[in-house]
Amino acid sequence: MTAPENDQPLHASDSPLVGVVMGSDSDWRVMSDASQVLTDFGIPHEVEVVSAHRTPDKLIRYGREARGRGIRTVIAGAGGAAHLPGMLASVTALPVIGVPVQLATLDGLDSLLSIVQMPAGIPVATVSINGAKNAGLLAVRILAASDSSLADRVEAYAADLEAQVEQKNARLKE
Ligand code: RP5
Repeated sequence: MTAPENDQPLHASDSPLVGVVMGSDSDWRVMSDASQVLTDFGIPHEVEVVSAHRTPDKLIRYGREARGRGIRTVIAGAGGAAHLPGMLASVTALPVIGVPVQLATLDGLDSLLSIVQMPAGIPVATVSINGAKNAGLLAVRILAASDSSLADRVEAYAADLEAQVEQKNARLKE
């Protein structure tokens, strides 16, 4: 499903408002869903591979600099020992949305538990395993809290979903 048409850019410039980061390029098969949602809603965003374990200095730098660069929300996806979202949340005041990426072993439960069990004080908004689409939508909603025209489009998106369910329902009865 595509987002409702937007006739004007959310931001005057094209500087990114959302950072979509992932532990490996192999996560893109999942994380591209978040990027697609942001594109559909016309949200300028950036995509970057940032590994908690392979590029730890980059992780700290990314987290510390994101807010100053105008990023308003970070979506972070990782699999296995998925420390990226939590570590980012520990070095930025921005909201961090964590996406547990399912790997070939353990059905993604390892990724989920690594991301969701944060210590009190450092929150990560964890979506479902491979739930990158909802991560994108949650980022849109976070931005919409201070942007009423974007909030209108979120409502239109939800109304469209509702209409689709009813269309399918009607088809069942034909
Ligand atoms: C994690 O290790 C990444 O987020 C990825 O999900 C997983 C495997 O990475 P690759 O070995 O495919 O690069 O850090």
